[in-house]
Amino acid sequence: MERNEAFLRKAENLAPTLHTRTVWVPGSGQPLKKGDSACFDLGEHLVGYVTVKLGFTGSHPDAPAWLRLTFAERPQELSENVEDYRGWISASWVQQEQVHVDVLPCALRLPRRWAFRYVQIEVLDISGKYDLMVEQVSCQTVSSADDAALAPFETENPLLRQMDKVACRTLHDCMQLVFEDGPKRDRRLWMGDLRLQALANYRTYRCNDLVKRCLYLFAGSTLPGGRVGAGLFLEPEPEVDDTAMFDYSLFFLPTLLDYYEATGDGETLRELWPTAWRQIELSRTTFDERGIVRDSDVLGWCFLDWNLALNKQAGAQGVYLYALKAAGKIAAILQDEEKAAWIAADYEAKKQAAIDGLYDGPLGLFVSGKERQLSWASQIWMVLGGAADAAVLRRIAERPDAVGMVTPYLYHHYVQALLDVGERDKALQVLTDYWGGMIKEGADTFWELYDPADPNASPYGGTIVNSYCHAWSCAPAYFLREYFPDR
Ligand code: RAM
Repeated sequence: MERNEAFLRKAENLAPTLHTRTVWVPGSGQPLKKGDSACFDLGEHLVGYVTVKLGFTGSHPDAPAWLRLTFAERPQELSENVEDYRGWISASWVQQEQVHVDVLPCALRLPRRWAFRYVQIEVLDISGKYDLMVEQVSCQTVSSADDAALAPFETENPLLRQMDKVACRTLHDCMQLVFEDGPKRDRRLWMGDLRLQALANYRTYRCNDLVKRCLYLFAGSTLPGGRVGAGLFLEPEPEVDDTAMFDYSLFFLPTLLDYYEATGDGETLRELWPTAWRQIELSRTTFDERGIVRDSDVLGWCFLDWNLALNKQAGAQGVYLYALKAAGKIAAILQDEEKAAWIAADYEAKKQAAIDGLYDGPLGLFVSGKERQLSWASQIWMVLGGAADAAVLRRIAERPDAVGMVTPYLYHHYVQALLDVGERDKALQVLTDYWGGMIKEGADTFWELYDPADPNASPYGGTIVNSYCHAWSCAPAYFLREYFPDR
């Protein structure tokens, strides 16, 4: 790993203040015996530290109360059983804690930060001589988003108002010491998530120094060769995750450009340009002699979406073009003429290579990989990269055999692609159908994954580890404010 101490110091100096608020609900008044449980609804999605006031009825407690507390973002999580989970990411993400309470009455403050709306308290065992009383459940919330700073969004349309509200809450709860992906899981900075969060942040909480901090963190702790990692841990020391993704490294470029466009902070743009440019240099080995991204076996991990069936070749080519467009704009702003000329030539070459090598004329669609796979992701990223127009988005919609989208992350890019080709009405319809679909399912915050055709989908092998407040899904707060302020 490589460290740039000056960049990390800058990031440290930009650490935000966390705003707090206390939310509480009274106890149920029900005495709890062995095997009993009580569930509390805090009324809204919260991120913070929980205190449970406990008392008893009956004799003086002569044995500890042994409790299990389960925290859930959606009520469904309470009926899922952690012992049944057999997936590939750790079950330690499941929000559960067991405690022994020796002294009653007490205020039990749990040390871990939780993301939840519902709390279930189960009595695993207790003496027969007394019953447990839950007197109050409270949460001291934390977020670096300042509610008082939230820019208003006015609309007469109740669904759009609700979508914006839920999106802002999603973003708010993910804004901690960095832009976290999700406060339940993974609770860390990821480049792909940061890019979308930053876009929504500029139009809502405007905590622009938090974006700057995240950019300096990524530039301050890189993988060998100066590659920007896909994700970054904050504690005990900022350190890049050893996971690299083709698309996430390249997203440093548009994220930096968006930051500059939102703030006019030329000093940061200039200082971080070498890090950004390095991502373009490092991606060169990915292309074959025709100028096409090599297939998945060589490409390595390129994210695009959590659909595990997706071939990434064509999508990655689109991502490269997209990042190169951002590089071109930065080079022009910084009057870096030599690089600007190289970028313009490479952009045309890689775009032509995409059309020659990945576009299937008779189908009128881009195909990906040895199997010539048809997918939504390929068309979307070719549009965003500037190699395709509205036609591919219309044609792919007529192909039920195409590999589909499963995350709000890819849907965000679909909406952007529709807007880029002037399909405003369709973009709004996708926003309201897809994010409105989560609202209909009772979402207080938007989810990491949502496949309307399969609400129980999880790439991790079980919904119990899915995150239901995931900032890459805060798209409505960005799109509604940026493109539909009049609706
Ligand atoms: C998920 C994370 C994050 C995403 C990565 C690729 O596990 O929660 O949102 O960026 O995958």
